[in-house]
Formats: sequence, structure tokens, C-alpha cells
Amino acid sequence: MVANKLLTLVLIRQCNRVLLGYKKKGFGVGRWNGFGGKVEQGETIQQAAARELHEECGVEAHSLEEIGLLKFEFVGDPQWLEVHVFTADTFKGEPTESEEMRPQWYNIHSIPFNDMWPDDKYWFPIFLKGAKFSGYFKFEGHNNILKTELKEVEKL
Ligand code: 6U4
Ligand code: NA
Ligand code: NA
Repeated sequence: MVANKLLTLVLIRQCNRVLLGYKKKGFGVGRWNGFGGKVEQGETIQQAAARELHEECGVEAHSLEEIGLLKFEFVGDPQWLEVHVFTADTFKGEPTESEEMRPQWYNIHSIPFNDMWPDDKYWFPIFLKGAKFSGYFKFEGHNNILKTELKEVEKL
């Protein structure tokens, strides 16, 4: 048994737009995604989500709501990723490019799914309608999903 690696993902949503970031380096490089990263020792998952959001695009969100829990298995890797997904509709500051991410607003009807992690097209619709979700995806490499389990939940 290997403990899951805990990660955060924050999606700022305001009416018809979502703030995404283009990942310039590291895991998921070249893809559009929410903001987030690893949970560090001594912080809660929610604190990690707020910290990563600020580090990666310069904005502060004080009302992060946890809306999703996603588990990822990669063939050949015993360690699963456990991604805690949060949303907020208000924030302070101006989205600003960082070393890691280039932020950009996207209309909810033109989310760039072809340039995102391939699981996103499955769970974004649940997020966009304001519901919560729990999922498991088994990947082979970073592009190929072998198995999908996804359900809408009342609470996480
Ligand atoms: P550092 O700490 O810079 O080495 P890095 O290797 O760049 O980290 P990090 O910390 O940014 O990775 O974490 C990866 C981010 O990608 C987290 O926000 C979670 C997110 N993520 C990982 N797998 C994902 C997937 N399949 N779908 C998705 N987001 C994913 O939408
Ligand atoms: Na990160
Ligand atoms: Na990080």
C-alpha cells in the first residue's frame, strides 16, 4: 500500500466564464487546467488550494468550496493521485502570469477540452452545472484513459 499523492485544483467561475491556466512546465505541461499543486506538510488541503492559486496566478480566494474528488491511477505506478477540486466565484487581485501558469478566461461554452487533461471533458459538465462529483480514472501514459468511474454526489 502506497499513500495517495494529494493534489489540489482550483477553478474560478463567474457566470459564463472560467479562469484556466496554461501549464508552462512540470506535470501536465502544455495543457490548460485549473490552478493547484501538491499539499505540503502542516497545511490543510484547502490551505494548499488557496496557496497554489495565489502562487500560480496571483489571486486570492477566501471562499473556496470543495466540489470534487478525483483519483488517478497510472499503469505501472503504484502511487495514485488524489486531486481535490475546489471552486470560488469571488477573488481578490488580478490574474497574472507566473513561472508555472499563463491565466486566461474561457467562456463556459468554449472550454478547450482538446488541450486539457482528457478526463476533464467528463467531469467539467458536472462542475459547470453546479454539482459535486467523485471519480476514478485509470490512465496509460498521459493521453489514454483505460477506465472511467464518475458519479455526481450530494456531498463529498
Ligand atoms: P511542482 O511542485 O511545481 O513540481 P508540478 O509537477 O508542476 O509541481 P503540480 O504540483 O502543479 O505539478 O500538480 C499538478 C496539477 O495538475 C494539480 O493542480 C492537479 C492537476 N492534475 C493532475 N492530474 C490531473 C488530471 N488528470 N486532470 C486534471 N488535473 C490534473 O484536470
Ligand atoms: Na502547481
Ligand atoms: Na506545486
